Amino acid sequence: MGAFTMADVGLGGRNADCFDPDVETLAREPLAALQLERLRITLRNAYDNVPLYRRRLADADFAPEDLRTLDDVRRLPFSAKSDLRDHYPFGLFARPVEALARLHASSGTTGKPTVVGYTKRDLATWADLMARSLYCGGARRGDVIHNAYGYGLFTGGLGAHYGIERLGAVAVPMSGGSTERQVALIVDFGARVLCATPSYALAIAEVAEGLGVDLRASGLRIGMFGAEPWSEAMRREIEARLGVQAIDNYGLSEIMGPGVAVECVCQDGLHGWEDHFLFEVVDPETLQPVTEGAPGELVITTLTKQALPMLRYRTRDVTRITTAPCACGRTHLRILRVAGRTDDMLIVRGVNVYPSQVEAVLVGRPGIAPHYQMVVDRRASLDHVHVEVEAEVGVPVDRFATIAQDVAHHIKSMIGITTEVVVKAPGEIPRSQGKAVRVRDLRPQGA
Ligand code: DLL
Repeated sequence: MGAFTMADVGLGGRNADCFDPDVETLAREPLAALQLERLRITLRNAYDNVPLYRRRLADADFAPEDLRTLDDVRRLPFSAKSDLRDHYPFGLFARPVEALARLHASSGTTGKPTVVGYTKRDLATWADLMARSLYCGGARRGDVIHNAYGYGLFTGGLGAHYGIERLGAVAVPMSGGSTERQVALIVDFGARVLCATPSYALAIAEVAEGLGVDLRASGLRIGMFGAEPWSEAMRREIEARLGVQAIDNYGLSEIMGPGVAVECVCQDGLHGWEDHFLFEVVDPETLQPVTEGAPGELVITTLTKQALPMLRYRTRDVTRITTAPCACGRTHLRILRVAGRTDDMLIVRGVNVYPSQVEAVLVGRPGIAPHYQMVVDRRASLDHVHVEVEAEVGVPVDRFATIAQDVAHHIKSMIGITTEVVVKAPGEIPRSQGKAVRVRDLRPQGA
């Protein structure tokens, strides 16, 4: 699975097979002109209606009419999740709450939730972009789409839902949980597309196998997976076990929700929808732009949002960008797989490491199942990482120690960090129903 031919991706350019071909294949020059025009409107909206932005722009000595070229975006102040928290609940909204059509919120691990709001037009844009994203990943009108993203305050469930309807496909609003039932309905309703977090997709595969149901023999062909970091190794594992082409799907509540960037069937980077968002990559230390292709923190400015315009929002997500043409014919830039968040990066004796790098070593290794958790604690002022993995069903307990050694050796040789690996019995690592918890941090707070 995952292979494609040129026949699948069309001839490119005007012949590209897109939901919105005129926009998705727009040449880069008119696309930039459209961005500049929309950035002007956004800046005006933020300046006129959000006191925090007006203050920050004044501090930066920048008035909306000073915007001449797209590069001027670099003179705008950054914004961050803490701004939303500090102005909880509605302080960054550019519209009064009674002018909105919906609120979403994310709980986060500490403190106040971040609240995001949408006007009717914002919701229509979101549905359009999500429909475009689903189409980009291979979904089509008439497909039954099983939506296992959580419904509720999380943007995943409803975000995907309205995109499915906008596409003209058939939504199965399943949400997360009741995994056995999910398996039965995927089969009975003939779902062609599954929307879920990658970790939950794996949990569905596992439960199906336990029930003796071969989902590879079902109608399922496409997985639209996102909302958390995952590795290429995990992609291959899920593709093999579900019999789907697994498409990466990136988004975040502060910017919109799912539908910000998505892979096409080439699976070679995620097209970021530049008619609605301006993407930059900056060095997280200096905050200066990096050269195209170099890794850094993704920064996004919204270009069309009414209720919650975000200027240079620091996502904390680490990635790279390329504007090189894609074989699919879409012209919108590609962000490469998001390896992780700067917040989740561990520094183990001077080596920076993301859980997804450890995942890449674990998945597919003989004797272990693709479920894991990393536990970080501090001893004698040094960080220690335990990697808890799970034995494959049928592996005798007396082999656990040898397997642990083998895994630790591979983590050391491939990532360069020393870890203590603990092999647990099958089923002992908690399964996710949404975003998986990959790191348990036992270090003293504030250390
Ligand atoms: O997770 C929105 C979403 C729902 C995206 C469904 C895709 C599918 P938040 O809960 O605000 O929103 O979390 C956003 O999740 O900043 C990334 O750190 C991470 N993330 C989202 N998609 C991906 C991905 C939704 N494809 C945060 N790869 C983001 C890696 C991802 N990380």
